[in-house]
Amino acid sequence: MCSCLCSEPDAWLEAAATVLTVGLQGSGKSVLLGQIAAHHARRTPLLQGPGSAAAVAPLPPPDTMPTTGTELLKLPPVKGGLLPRGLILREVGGQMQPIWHHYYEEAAAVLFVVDAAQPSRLADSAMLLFDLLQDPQLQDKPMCVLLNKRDQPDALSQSQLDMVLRLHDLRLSHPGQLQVLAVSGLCGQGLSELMKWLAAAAAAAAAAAVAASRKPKHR
Ligand SMILES: Nc1nc2c(ncn2[C@@H]2O[C@H](COP(=O)(O)OP(=O)(O)O)[C@@H](O)[C@H]2O)c(=O)[nH]1
Ligand SMILES: [Mg+2]
Repeated sequence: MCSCLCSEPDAWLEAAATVLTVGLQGSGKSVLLGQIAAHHARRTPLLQGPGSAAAVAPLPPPDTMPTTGTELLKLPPVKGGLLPRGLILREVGGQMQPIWHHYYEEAAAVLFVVDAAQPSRLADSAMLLFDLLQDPQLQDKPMCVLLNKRDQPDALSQSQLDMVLRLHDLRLSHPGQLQVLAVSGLCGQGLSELMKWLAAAAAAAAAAAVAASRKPKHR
């Protein structure tokens, strides 16, 4: 059964915000997006069969292949869901970093995924995050840093990650723009908070679109 509320199957796409998902290759972007899609679907009353336990346990993570280009994940609006206008998630592979900027303008918000269990690549992540925050096309757009793979025993602690990625300073220099969540795409840790952040970012994008449409146009 189709869970979309629109009569035209893809009519919702026009009003849906796009969230750009970037981070180094192997940081866990595809697995996280798979979990978001599963979480979104499970909140769909239309998709829940009788006796289904509105699911709290994470679904098994999807098998992923390295994302070599860009992938779109479309989450249509669902009745009673957190995303009344639906959401589009765009993943751009870590190896495509030189062209990430092509997707900044369309993005309403950004997810930046960090592998918390790979200390040797944290300096690279720190530089990429700094660059994202400096980019004029992303100015004031909500950004969420996902400290992923926290299930791994050798994952760094939140305070260690804070120090290496300079998260405290970045939050001070970008007040209200930067959120940080400790997550695990594998175990589902932090997923509820992530869904709430996505819902807030999508709502802010919708409000901004309404405000822009009401602005008088200059000739
Ligand atoms: N332990 C652990 N492994 C993960 C997690 N998320 C992803 N992985 C693994 O990391 C590898 C890369 O994941 P993938 O989502 O393809 O990374 P991407 O290149 O950023 O899209 C895969 O082998 C995943 O199973 C996690 O939260 N915990
Ligand atoms: Mg991928």
